[in-house]
Amino acid sequence: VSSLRADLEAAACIGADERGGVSRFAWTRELAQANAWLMERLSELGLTAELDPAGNVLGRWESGKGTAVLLGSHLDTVPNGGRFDGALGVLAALDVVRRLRAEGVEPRRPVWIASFNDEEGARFQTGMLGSRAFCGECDLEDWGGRGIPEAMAEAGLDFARLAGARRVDEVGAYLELHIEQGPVLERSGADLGVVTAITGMLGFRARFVGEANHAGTTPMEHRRDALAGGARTVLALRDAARERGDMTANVGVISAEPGGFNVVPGAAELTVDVRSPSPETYAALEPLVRETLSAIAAEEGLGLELAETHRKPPVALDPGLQDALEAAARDEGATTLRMPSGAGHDAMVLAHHVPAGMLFVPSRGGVSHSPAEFTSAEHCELGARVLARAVRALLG
Ligand code: HGY
Ligand code: MN
Ligand code: MN
Repeated sequence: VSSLRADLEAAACIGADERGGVSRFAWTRELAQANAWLMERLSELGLTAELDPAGNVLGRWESGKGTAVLLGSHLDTVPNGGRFDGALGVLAALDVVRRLRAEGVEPRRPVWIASFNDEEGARFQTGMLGSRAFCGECDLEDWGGRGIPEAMAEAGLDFARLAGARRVDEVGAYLELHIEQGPVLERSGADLGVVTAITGMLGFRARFVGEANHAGTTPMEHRRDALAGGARTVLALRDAARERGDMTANVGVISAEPGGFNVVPGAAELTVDVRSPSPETYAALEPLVRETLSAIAAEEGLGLELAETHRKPPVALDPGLQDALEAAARDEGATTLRMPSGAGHDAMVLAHHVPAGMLFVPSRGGVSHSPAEFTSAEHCELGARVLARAVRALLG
């Protein structure tokens, strides 16, 4: 059993849930346990391990001079997530350092490992809080009002000190290995994906307000059913996305109040996640969501509150790093496919500050954000070896 395989199995046990998946959310005991486990592995490898003010785990191999080559991903998950999303990139980074150590390499510049906090944003529908803080993108006003300061305090962190997590200025290049999370790579037959660009993501929380009333006595034409607004939203956004073709739309959380089988829903809350890799379509997403939901609210006689939860524009990854990853794969005897990413990643934050590159391994059946997520050990190890080659090239 290789170290990477063993690490993947060990990490999957932390936060393993009753439904066969992994649930590790930002500022919880489960993620703290995973972070502590990671910090031990980093220390074993002789790296300086620390938890930064944003809850990122940072491992630093301070060697040589100049800016660091940073390898990273995340250990937090979606609810009932898989064992590879995020974890693979962090554990592959460990594997790369382990290889360099075994080879007796003395890097000419620092090599850092980051496990970014709250990439998924599962608790507060934020996403990439850790990498954004690392890059100095702390929109404190935006993050302050939704329970994040309280959650941080419970984990022994101080919201007011988030800005202290900024270290991107000491970084010269960022590389992230990740599972594809879609079907494209597996279907193509190529071993690895070299990511060209990452899709833009936009999120909202919507609340329709109608009138709670008796389910049996209120005539159908007199109801102001808030959940009907929610249901119409699901289908209207799905149809708009299908029609437009270069976007996706998802309502992943929905609830009705007060929640009784014989009560007309007086309020309904839902999340909206819309994405597009095309800058033009991305720019059209906000008006599309606002107009669609306003029209539904007007037609159903409902009030509407719409709050933006996250905004991450599409981004192209560094052409030089794409070439470097492709060359590393070739030298390792692996075939590659250049492809965009339909999932969001910490790399999309880093890419606005430093050259960033991403390498994908195939996801069996294209399944992710599910306990069924699977990538073979052979593919994981191949990805780590190619990542190691790319790092060696960056170290000169
Ligand atoms: O939602 C996403 O695309 C990512 O997995 N954070
Ligand atoms: Mn994910
Ligand atoms: Mn991920």
